[in-house]
Amino acid sequence: MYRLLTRASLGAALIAESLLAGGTAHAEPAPLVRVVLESFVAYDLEENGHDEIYVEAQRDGKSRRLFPTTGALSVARNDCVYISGDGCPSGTNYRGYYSSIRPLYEANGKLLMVTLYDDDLSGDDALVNVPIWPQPISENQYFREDADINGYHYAFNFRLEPAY
Ligand SMILES: [Ca+2]
Ligand SMILES: [Ca+2]
Repeated sequence: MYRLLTRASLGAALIAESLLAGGTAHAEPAPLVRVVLESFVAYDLEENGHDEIYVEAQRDGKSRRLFPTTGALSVARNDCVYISGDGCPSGTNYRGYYSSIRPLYEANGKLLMVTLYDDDLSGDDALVNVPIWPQPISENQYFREDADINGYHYAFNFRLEPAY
């Protein structure tokens, strides 16, 4: 359902270069990861008119907010909400200059669920669930989910950054 992309060869080359130059690059993988939301696109909505979106990460039954910092963001069909990373696909309605919370987690291999929700009065809908099992990393890992199911269609992009 999702693709995991790494830039292993580039990362290894950069680390080797930094060590030769006496830089501060870490040779060991990071014990922590930071969850960084990049963007999402509402190609087709769950409801008519607008969905009210928020994104959370959950581990061990504890939820932590990524976006927005409070409440939910109302989106229309074809809106692309951009926070960081690659830009929006052509043909989408760019909505930028948003920020997100970037929580830290132990890279201990335990399940971490990153979920895009639609806020509803009668129980929120989990539109896109991306389960990940973070391991220690030395370079960014990218997660690209395209969920075209149950009458709605969202693209959802985030990354893990190594943190020390
Ligand atoms: Ca709904
Ligand atoms: Ca709703």
